[in-house]
Amino acid sequence: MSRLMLGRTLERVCKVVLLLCLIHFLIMMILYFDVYSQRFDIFSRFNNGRGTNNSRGPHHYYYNYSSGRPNATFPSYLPAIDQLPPSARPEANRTRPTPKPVLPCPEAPPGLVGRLLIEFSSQMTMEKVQRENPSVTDGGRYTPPDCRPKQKVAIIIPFRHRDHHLKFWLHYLHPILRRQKIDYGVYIINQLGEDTFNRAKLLNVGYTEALRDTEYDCFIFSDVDLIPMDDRNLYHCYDQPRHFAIAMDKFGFRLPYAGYFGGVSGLSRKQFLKINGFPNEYWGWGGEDDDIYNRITLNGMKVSRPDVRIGRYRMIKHERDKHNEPNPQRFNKIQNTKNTMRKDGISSLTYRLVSVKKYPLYTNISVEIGKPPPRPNRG
Ligand code: UD2
Ligand code: MN
Repeated sequence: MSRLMLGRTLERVCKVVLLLCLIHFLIMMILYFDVYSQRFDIFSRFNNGRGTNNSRGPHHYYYNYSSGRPNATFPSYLPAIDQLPPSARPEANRTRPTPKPVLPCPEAPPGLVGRLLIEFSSQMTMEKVQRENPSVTDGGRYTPPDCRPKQKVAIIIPFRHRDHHLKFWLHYLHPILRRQKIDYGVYIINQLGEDTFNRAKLLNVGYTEALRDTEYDCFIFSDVDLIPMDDRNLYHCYDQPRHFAIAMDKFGFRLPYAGYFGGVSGLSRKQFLKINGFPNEYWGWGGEDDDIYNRITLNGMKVSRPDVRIGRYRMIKHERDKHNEPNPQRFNKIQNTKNTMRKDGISSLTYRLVSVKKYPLYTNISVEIGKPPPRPNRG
């Protein structure tokens, strides 16, 4: 009898031990996948306690441009900040005053990891990306807590109907920029309506609107579908206009031609003004990047580039978007940059700002930029 009881007790003990092992295993798996998804960003997770208060006093005045109802073009999976539970809100909302660091940030940030594994097959949600980046503050702003960066960098992304790409861009870029010790803000310039897309004009709008937010020194213009494969490709400005995306997977990791300036590029405020910004008159796909390259060389500057082993990028595969068909006028137009650049540029920019909305990981600026002028009738 007592042997039977002993047997049962042992059996129960075994079951409990087995159950504990199972729970332990499950917890290990959850932690493993959590760390795996951020394996290049483990250190920044420990820096969470220091919010930087980026309160941008005067920015409220241009919220008034919003036309009554909150903008219907915003994806519904993005809750307004005040609708988020406190745990999901950016840290700026729970800041304590932190002393400003005095030491300048190092030229080669020590936390960089070099080559990165970039893939687009995993399930990505905005909530997940927000959880990964608690130290990014309202509107997609970040300032390193432990050193003083030389430049303030605005990252400008031309945008329409690419929400899926945006999630990946935010997922990869925020941790990279943090490791690079960049003081930055992310601006999505969303073209409203379905008229022909105009990438370069949106970039001009981004430059103007970012400056209304903060005194930026440097502007990095990036396609929403381009992810750097090496974090040593530092997102700040250089002595000469910078071309970052020099070796893309879609071009076999080579520069397609010597004067290529598409994808991701960066200009200081001074460099941008020297070329009168970007052209506003390239409607549809292509040519605007070559026009910008011409502006740079015609104004006595040279494009600077990273090492080809570092300037590698992956582009999320996509079809050509509707209303961004190749622009047939582009070949003629790029022959004429010399004559057009002084009148067409940041000096002639007009647009209608419809709304500015600060989300946890970026600022969305929705604009109406008009449509191409009617083609002259040949008949
Ligand atoms: C190439 C260049 C790009 C630009 C373009 C010609 C690369 C990697 N990039 O891009 O810099 O010179 O050719 O105009 O070679 N977009 C939207 N919604 C749209 C259309 C465009 O958000 O409906 C934005 C988005 O950020 C996109 C960018 O504009 O990444 C460029 O458009 P694309 O990706 O269709 O063109 P692609 O890849 O040929
Ligand atoms: Mn693309």
